[in-house]
Amino acid sequence: MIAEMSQDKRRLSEGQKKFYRENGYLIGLPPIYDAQGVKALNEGYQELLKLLKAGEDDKEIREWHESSSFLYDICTNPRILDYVEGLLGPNFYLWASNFFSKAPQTKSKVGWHQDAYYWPLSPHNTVTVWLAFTDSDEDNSAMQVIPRSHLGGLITHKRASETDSVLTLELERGTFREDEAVSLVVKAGHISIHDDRIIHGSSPNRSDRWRIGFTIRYSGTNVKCDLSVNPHFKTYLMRGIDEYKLNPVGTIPTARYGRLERKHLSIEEAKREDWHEKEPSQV
Ligand SMILES: O=C(O)CCC(=O)C(=O)O
Repeated sequence: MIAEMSQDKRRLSEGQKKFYRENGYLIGLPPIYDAQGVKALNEGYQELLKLLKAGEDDKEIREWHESSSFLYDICTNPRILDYVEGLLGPNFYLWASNFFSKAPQTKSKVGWHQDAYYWPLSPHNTVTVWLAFTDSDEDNSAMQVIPRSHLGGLITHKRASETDSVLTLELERGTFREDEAVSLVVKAGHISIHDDRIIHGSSPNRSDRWRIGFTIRYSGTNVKCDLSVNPHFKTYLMRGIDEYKLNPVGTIPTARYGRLERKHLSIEEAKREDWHEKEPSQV
C-alpha cells in the first residue's frame, strides 16, 4: 500500500508523511517489537489484568502508563517516537493510553467515531499509535478507518443506539461514506497511526482468536486540555521542549505494574457534550 520506505527505517519518508496528511492514517511500517518482544508485551498485559478488581475488565486500564513502567516504557519506545516526530514535529507529549481488546466470538464493537469529538483538546494536533499485541486482521475485526475523513471537520455524534458498542457516542449512518472503509491490518508487534479527526471503528470479533490493541496518544506541545472538563490530564514530554507549558506534567512511574485509581474524563464522561460549540478556535 505504501510503496516508498525511508532510507532510515526508523524515520518516516516524505511520501509516508504526505500519505498520512492526505489520508489521515498510516500502516506498513517496520515492526516495533519482534516475536520475543510480542511475547513480553502479552506477558506484561497478563500482569496488568491481575491488578483488576472483580467486575472490571481491561477498559479500566486507562492512562496506566502513569502508574506502570511496563506501559510507560512502551509509550516511550524510541522507534515509536521517531515515527510520531515525523508527524507532529520536534515538540510533543504523551497523555493517554488504553487497550481495545476483543475476545474470540464476542459481540463487542467500537462504533464509528472521531476521537477529537471526545477530547477537550485544542487545537487538533494529536496522533494515536495503535500497537498490535496480537495479529489484527479482517477476521478478528481489525480497526477500520474512512480515508480522508479527517479533512471534513467534526461531525455531531449521537448517543450509541447499540448497546454492544464500547463507546457511548457514535456517528449516525448516512453522515459519512461507510462504503469507503479500509481495514488497518497489522501483525503483532506492528503499529498503525491515525489522526484524531479520522472516522474509525471496528466490528465484533467473530473469529476464534483474540484481538488486542494498545492505543497511545501524543499531542504537539501547542495543544491545551480544558482542565474544567478533564482535571486529571497529565502530560509527559517525549521529544523537544515544551515552549508553551499549557498543561500539568505527570510523574514517571516507578512500579513495573501499578493501578491508577482515578478516572480521566472525556467531554462525554464530564457531561459537557456542548463543548465543541464553544471550542476555542482550531488550526
Ligand atoms: O481498536 C479499535 O477497534 C478502536 C480503536 C479506537 O477507537 C482508537 O484507537 O481511537
